[in-house]
Amino acid sequence: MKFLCVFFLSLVTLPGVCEGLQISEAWSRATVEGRMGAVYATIENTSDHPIRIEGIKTSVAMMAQVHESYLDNGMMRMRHIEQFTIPAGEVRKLAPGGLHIMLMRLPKPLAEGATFETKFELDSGADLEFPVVVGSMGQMSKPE
Ligand SMILES: [Cu+2]
Repeated sequence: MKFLCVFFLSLVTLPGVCEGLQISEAWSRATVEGRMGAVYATIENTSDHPIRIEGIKTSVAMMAQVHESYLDNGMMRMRHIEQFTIPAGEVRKLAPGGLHIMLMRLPKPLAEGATFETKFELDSGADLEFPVVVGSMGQMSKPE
């Protein structure tokens, strides 16, 4: 059995809960041709069990993965987090310079002011869909 929870744009400010997962403040930055994009968001596990995000799909990129940025000898690098699990009752903040969802192989650049859908495939078998708002290229937090 496959469940689908869809959060609508109006729920971005009034976050919805799906299978114990609450997504809020989902945003992205405008990109230029040939570059990767990133999704930032606040993800809270309001349930009493860990929740793993097994897959990520978006309408704007052919591939999406959870990455973590880290400093290595003064160089900013990224690693792919293959098992992204949010422990019970914990919050993971995806933000510039830290955790993010990397959008790879974008058929066309992300335009400022646009909104696109992102879907998490959870280990429970449920899918959770939420809108992501695109800000400017230099955006450092969710666009107003
Ligand atoms: Cu990355």
